[in-house]
Amino acid sequence: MKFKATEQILKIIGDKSHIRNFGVIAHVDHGKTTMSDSLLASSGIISPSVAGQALALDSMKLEQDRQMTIVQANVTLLYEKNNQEYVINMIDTPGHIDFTGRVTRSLRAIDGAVVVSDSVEGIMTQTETVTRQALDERVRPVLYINKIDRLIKELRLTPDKMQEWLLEIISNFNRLIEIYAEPEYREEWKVSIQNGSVSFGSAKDKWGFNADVMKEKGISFKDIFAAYSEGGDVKALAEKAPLYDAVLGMVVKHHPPPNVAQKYRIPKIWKGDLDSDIGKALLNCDDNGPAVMMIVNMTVDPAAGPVAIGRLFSGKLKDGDKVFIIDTKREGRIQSVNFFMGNQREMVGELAAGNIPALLGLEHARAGQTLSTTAGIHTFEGIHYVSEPVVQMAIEAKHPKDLPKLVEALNRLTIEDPNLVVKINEESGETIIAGMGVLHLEIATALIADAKVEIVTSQPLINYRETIRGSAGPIMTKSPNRHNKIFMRVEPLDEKVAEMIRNNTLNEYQDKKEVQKILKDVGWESDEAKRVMRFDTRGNVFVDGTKGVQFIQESTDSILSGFEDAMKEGPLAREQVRGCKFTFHHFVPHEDPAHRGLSQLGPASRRACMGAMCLAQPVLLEPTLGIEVRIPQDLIGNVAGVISGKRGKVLNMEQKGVVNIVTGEIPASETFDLSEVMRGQTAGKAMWNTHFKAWTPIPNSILPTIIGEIRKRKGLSPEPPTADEFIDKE
Ligand SMILES: Nc1nc2c(ncn2[C@@H]2O[C@H](COP(=O)(O)OP(=O)(O)OP(=O)(O)O)[C@@H](O)[C@H]2O)c(=O)[nH]1
Ligand SMILES: [Mg+2]
Repeated sequence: MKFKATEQILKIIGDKSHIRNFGVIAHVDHGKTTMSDSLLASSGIISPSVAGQALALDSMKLEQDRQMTIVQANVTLLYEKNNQEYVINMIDTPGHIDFTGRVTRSLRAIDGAVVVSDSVEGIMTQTETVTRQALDERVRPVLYINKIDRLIKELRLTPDKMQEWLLEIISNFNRLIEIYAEPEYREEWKVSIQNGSVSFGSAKDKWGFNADVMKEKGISFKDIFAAYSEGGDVKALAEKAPLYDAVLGMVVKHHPPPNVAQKYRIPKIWKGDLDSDIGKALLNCDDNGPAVMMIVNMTVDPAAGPVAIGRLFSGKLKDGDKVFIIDTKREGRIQSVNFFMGNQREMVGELAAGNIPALLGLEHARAGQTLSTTAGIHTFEGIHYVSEPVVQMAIEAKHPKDLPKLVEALNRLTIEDPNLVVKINEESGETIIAGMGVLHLEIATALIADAKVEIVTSQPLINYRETIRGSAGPIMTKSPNRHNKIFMRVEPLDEKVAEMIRNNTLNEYQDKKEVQKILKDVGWESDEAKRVMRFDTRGNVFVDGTKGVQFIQESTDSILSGFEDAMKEGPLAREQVRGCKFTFHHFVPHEDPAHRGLSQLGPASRRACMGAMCLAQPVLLEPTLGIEVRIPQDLIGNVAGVISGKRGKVLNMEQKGVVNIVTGEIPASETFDLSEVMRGQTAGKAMWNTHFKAWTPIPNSILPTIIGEIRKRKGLSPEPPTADEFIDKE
């Protein structure tokens, strides 16, 4: 650890070319935290307030118990190279797919990524997902191949074989860059041994090297083999070639300082006017511009309250500043500006552009929001998550007197984790939490228990979606007063468009011309593309198909409100609807506005959507997970048996050295006891992980049973309604 007074650190970051912001990203368990811990131990800045205490990154008790990272950790390091000092902000991210939202948000704050890959396993699904996301954000990756000790000790590779093995990993990694990088970065950002953008090492044993270290210190692969053979000395190797030097050397050499990165990152993540004063300040990372920051992480400090952590892209922030939360049009006052020293927050009074401040005092700020000292500026692009909440559970306080404590704990959880959804059913008073997977909910309930609230939870339940397989309509419904008629058609929405709506590529606030262009590119008629009335974020569209009828304009809000209601709770089982395109076909309104208000048109429009869906072969979709199992050769058959026994499919089997990898897919509803079954069938030798893959129709053979069960749980009659219950005759 290195000691520096706060003023000295602030002096270094006064020159932006001496700042780097990077993140550590990888597949689960590949060694991110072990590597980051080693960097913290050797290059962390001792924070004046904790000098002398032991530090480690998986600091939550839950993280230590489970040996996995759950929340991202911010750390600031000091690194000296060629007599220059650099202040390096590092974010260690979780690898498990249930926490991937935290990776997505962290990427917004950084300009470079160290992608860690276990040398035995190589490039895995999650390596691909996080690398793709980094490239989407124009975050430049370098590669650190970890656990080289395993190649020698477990796989017993010869030096020649090892080289071949590592080159294969590097070329697989470059293939990801070839596929996912935008054309202008595709070649430049590929990694290579020669230019030192690939390092090798063992985080556990704390050594590492790359081409630059080899040249400087005369180290070669021979030394590595020697260190691990009889009489070898791994400790001496770690002293000669410490891991931090290899990794931070790559960061300083290949990752851009913030002022360089923002020139090309801002046009991608901020769609305001780049020629405006704000636009120029952002592009130039200008300390003298208005302060503009994007919050990527909120934590709640038991003593200090909410802490907003994010990237300051322009201007300066200081204690006492008044700031606008642009997204919600609220104001707040910064109580104190903090900076990470090592992994501790330290008050610094003021910070300038290009850094990652932690702000106290902003009660109403939330992750994903844009903050500025100037009101009304354009916000940053929304964060596109790769996964959806597919599992939910009901939770209640065991003792009614604890209810306020439960509400407080849930409130805190959702501030810290925007991917956790809390819904309170107004009719039954039941509280539901929904998350990315079973583990996500397990962690959430453990955190509530930590807050000393005893809770009772239901079994985890799957979230379903409703959609249609055919087209229907126009059908007609009347308003409750029978004076207005709405005619509606429905047809399946192209999956591509549904996905673009869901990930915000298509949205309400976009320029109409842009919307038309995107829709025309996927084959929509230009007349229709012009007449979109609403993109529903669940993945549905509402199009105005009426011709020359009166009062459409002033009835729009009421009609759309009915559409929204139907999309929230579809006809089959009152689950969310996705993948439907509704066309408002014709409208016969009452002359008198008093007879065509929200209370008349809302229900009519909702019933029209429901009725049309009932006639269009409605079906329930269930979330399907991709599964990847690593297993010794002789147990492949058992794993295949487990997958197919759970309504799943085996898609591929592949051998990577001594491990075999079976990939397949499996409905999420069948995965709750997967750990036990898999352990039972493989004597605990299977290592596996799952990720959200797609929404798939439930097979007809079990559809009525599942619909019946969901409806019963919601207090409805088991039989879904028929179209007649919604549609009116002339
Ligand atoms: N043999 C060997 N094991 C290592 C090495 N680095 C890490 N490990 C082990 O790999 C396991 C996972 O390490 P972590 O650092 O927690 O991995 P992670 O990528 O942070 O994991 P998540 O945050 O949960 O995704 C631990 O048991 C480590 O001790 C290494 O260089 N060699
Ligand atoms: Mg970790």
